[in-house]
Amino acid sequence: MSRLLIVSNRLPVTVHADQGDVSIVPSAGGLVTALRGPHERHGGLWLGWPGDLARLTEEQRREVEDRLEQLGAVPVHLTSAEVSRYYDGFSNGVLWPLFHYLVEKLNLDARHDWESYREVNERFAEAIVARYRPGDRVWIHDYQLMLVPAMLRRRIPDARIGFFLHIPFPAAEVFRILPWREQVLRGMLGADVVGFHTTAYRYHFVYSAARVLGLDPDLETLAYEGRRVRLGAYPVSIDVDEFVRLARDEEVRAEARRIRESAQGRKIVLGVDRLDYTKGIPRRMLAIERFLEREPELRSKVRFIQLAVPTRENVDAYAEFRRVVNELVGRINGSYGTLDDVPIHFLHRSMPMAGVVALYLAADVMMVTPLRDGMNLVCKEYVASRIDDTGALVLSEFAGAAAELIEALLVNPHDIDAVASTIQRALVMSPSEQRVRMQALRRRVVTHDAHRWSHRFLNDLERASGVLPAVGAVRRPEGAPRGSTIASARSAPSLIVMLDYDGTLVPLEAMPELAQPDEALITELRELAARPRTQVHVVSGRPREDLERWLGELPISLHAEHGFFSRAAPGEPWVALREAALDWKPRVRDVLQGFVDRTAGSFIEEKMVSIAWHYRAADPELASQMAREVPLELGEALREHDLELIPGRKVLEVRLRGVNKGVIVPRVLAMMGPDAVVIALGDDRTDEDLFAALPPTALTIHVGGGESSAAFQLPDPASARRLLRALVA
Ligand code: ADQ
Repeated sequence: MSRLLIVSNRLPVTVHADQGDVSIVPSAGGLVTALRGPHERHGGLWLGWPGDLARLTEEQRREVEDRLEQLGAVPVHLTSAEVSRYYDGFSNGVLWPLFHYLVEKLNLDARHDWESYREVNERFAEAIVARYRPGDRVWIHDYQLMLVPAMLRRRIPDARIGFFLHIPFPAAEVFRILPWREQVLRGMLGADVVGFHTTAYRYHFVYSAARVLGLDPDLETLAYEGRRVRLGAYPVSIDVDEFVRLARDEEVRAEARRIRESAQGRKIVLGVDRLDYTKGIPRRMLAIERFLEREPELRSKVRFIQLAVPTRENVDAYAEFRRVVNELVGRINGSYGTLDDVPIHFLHRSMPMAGVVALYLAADVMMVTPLRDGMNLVCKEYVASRIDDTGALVLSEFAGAAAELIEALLVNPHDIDAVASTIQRALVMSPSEQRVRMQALRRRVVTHDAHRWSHRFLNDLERASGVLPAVGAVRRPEGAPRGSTIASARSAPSLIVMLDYDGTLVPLEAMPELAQPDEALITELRELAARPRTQVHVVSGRPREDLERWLGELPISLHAEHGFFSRAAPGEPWVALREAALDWKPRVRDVLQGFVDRTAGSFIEEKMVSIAWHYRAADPELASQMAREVPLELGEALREHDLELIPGRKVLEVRLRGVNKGVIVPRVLAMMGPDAVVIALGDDRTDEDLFAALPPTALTIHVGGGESSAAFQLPDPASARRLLRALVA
């Protein structure tokens, strides 16, 4: 197996310096827990931030680096200013609240934090490059490093890169609030495999990419810049064996007994969370208050324990949040406490895992009620620890885990009454119901553990082939034709240049009328046509009028409506390919008009021998569904009138069968000698007909991403035009 480079914001260990003493301790958190296994098994490296080492002496620093090296850990150092901008400011002040739908918590003016985020992501990419060996697999993690996949792809184009997001990916309507939405999407799309916890997050990602970048929505793979990006749902999990081991451990069990005894016969309801505003702690407290208010006879029979780990204390929103929680707990304990006891035992501290498992064992009811949570591992830890199949789990519908753990008592954490009732329901759940539910939950958690999670992801990464297959294509790694290829075309005895217009010579526009040629393009075409023994043809799907108006003065041949009409030179008449019946048009127009009515932002373009339905500016989700329905509704008309429905880039076009850009090729070739060199450029499906009709010696060039049978590829119209200028120079 090839080496695995894991990349995450934090290393799996944290370095602490305390008055001359340096210690290296395992870091906490769900991500580290889930990745420790693969790191140890695959014998690779783990790159990440080791914590602030600024206060270490030179000697201590060297010692730390040596010990990290032995652990397979590569430190990426950050200054304290970077930690405050990249980590606290952008990652935790912008991405974290937005991706958890807490728009009101967004840090509003984050321009400088964004800059720092970008710089630190570059630093990570460079650190990977420094350690990368050919054949390595790179697995990048989470929202702090979303730009790294593309930054690494730029530096090592053929690297095998995976990216996994540990937090939710929000609905497109929320995601597109982000001013840097485009950069973030492009950053992630640098990977070969992008993984999410649930199919819902993947769905949101796909429609965000469709809306923001105009990609064709597809839930499994996105075609992006000539590569295939595979998308998957891989629900993260825990090391089940470790929790079972702790749950059997005598000391842990003794501690659990002690916790129960101190509750003096009261049932225990437990919460374990980072003290984060996404975890729903205030609402949980309000639900507890509601429960105490409604169930006076149960007040003395229940103890609530809330363990809250301190977290992100440098982010403003968290300091304020801590105050709110403290006040709430104080208020409820003030109202419902007695001289002997208070209802809520609130512990604001971290605890060794053995202590947490003792709590899991002691708890009759586990409350996991985040407002949003990518997955949530606490609920899986609780289930794994309940080796005797007892206990009840109350789980938020808004945790990723709810998609799997359907036998829990699922609850809407925003509905305080519902949560209060569910606490009551969990407390009185019969032992037989507990067993039925817990057994089912345990089966799921045991079979889908952290090993399976990383195994599935890495398997997909192993198999992912990033490059799009190009039928019969001779693709240069960089895609573009070599300088020598251009040079030999330039010195050919005669040259035929066949050019598509939209998307090839000019960028695609929201409205066809806006794609007018700029003056430079007119000059470029004129100079090209003026070359000795050179013929220039523009072969477009556009109507004659557009080509005549925009390019009519030029001494070049124009072919409109995919070659149905041709005009050899300025002032000469347009000649039709053949007679054509047009009696089908009203019927087709009617059907397509129905789609325009149902799909805001789409429109019909009518030409002489074709009608097209454009949906570039429409909602991508609706449009892609409608695009699937068009052939069904048109089926009969197409058959009866011998028509074809041709898909283009965000357009469906109905035309007479057999009319395509390939029809002009025999005529064009006949005009020049057999030794003429042909260069053809096009960007969409309709240009494939042209490429297919050309002799195999032709220099065919696909402009843009996606599949093509062309021999070469250029990224965009600007580079296509550079090539035309190179032919003249
Ligand atoms: P987190 O937001 O950190 O993780 P979670 O998945 O619940 O949330 O993991 C928390 C971890 O911290 C658990 O392993 C838990 O046992 C531990 N923990 C909690 N309280 C503790 C305490 N007082 N002392 C010690 N340990 C404590 C992010 C996402 C999640 C996603 C994970 C993994 O927000 O949605 O599940 O990454 O992908």
